[in-house]
Amino acid sequence: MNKQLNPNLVAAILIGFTVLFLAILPVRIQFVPNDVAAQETPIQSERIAVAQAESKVVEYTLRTILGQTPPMAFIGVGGDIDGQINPQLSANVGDTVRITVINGDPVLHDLTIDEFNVTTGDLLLQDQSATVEFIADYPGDFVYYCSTPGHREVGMWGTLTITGEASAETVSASSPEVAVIPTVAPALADAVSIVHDPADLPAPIGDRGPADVRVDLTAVEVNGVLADGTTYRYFTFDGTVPGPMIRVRVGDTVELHVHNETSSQLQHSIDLHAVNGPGGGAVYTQTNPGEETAFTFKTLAPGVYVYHCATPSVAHHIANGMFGLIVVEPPGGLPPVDREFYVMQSEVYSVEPYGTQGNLTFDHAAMLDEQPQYFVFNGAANALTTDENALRANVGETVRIFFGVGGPNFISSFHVIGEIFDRVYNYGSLTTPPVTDVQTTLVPPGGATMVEFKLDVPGRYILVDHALARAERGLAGYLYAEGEESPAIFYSEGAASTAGH
Ligand SMILES: [Cu+2]
Repeated sequence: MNKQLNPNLVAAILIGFTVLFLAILPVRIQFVPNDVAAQETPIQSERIAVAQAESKVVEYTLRTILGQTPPMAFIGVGGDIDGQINPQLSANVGDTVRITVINGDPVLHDLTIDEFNVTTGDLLLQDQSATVEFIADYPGDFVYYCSTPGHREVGMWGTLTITGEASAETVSASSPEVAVIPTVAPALADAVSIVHDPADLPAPIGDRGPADVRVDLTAVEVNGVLADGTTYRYFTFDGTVPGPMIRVRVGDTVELHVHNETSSQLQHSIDLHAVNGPGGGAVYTQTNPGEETAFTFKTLAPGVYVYHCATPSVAHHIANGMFGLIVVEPPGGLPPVDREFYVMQSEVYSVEPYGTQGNLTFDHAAMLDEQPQYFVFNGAANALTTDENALRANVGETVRIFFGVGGPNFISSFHVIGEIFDRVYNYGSLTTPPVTDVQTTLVPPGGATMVEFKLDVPGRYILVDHALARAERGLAGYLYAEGEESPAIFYSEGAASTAGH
């Protein structure tokens, strides 16, 4: 059934439209003088205007901040986010997002958002700033973070939420799969040896009373030689891996200073396992590039202890070489021996496979997965097998090795091929009687031992982790013993071969 339109209602509607049209006419002519455009309906025009109003520039300013909770973060500057740690940022689809990052400290940072393929690039100097700008062309929650290894993991990240609908174009155009061909940078010509000579350690303390001792260590980031034709960016104490051996007596008062080279890109610090106090000193020694910190501690217990950098990512700083030993001798000192050596084991996590020539890059994901490419004594592949750095002693001498594991992740099954440890000071304890006549001893990351043995027969002995696959990833050292043969102990009529070991 058809309804009859009320003539009065039709007239009212027509009048209403006419009034409306007349009311908006001057405005439309003013903005759109083109006749064709002027014929657009008011409804279409309104939709376009709304769309333009929604698409705007959204600006945020963030500053990096250290030493709060979390220990590394971004803090909002100005606007609604002022003072907020890792503030929630938001925008609408179609907006232009502009984020300015100010470096609040002289430490390497950046701001990266993977999905939009944006990064500020390296910010190294205090107050240095950079801005990223991109179109928020599809919705979702996206993480902004600092890509310096470990910084995101300790809290340097937040969320950018983009709301709205993605256009069909954006959806189909997003995330193209591009095959990335890895390239290796050439080995660096300025790379130096970072290998700590295993015979370079302080003299025994001997029989002295407690004293005040000052120790200065300098954090140095350096391009080092990892293997022949292969270089790597190391973090070190005093330029070597391990750092210097510190040797004191129980009851000593140690004033420890940490310097950080001006050329460093990162903070560094120290945690000594010989310390009784929070962080082993790390709470007082987070040291910016170009600065110095210090604290004082009293040695309460004898032992062989590890020290290491404790700046996030701690595991990264350890993997890159920041560890060493501090030996706290008991009253009266250690029993005398003929030779002492200082050896530490660690892992290197490179993007490139073991044996790659060139300048290798640290792989944070591989470190988290505990998949190193290299295992090393004293910092470099096969470092202690070279004539320059091999251990040397004479037949008939007693040898002591202070052996520690920096790690950061792997336990060592420390063994000297061809020798039996006469004494193992298990866990580095110097107050427990040593275990005697031991083939292989376990040393955990952040742990140490002291082993002693007498050389009875001349020849080449090989230091290994008896998880022997690691020998094929650079983990071996030689101990040469010179002197008279002892046929009563070791004898053959056949010719000696170096094959097998
Ligand atoms: Cu460090």
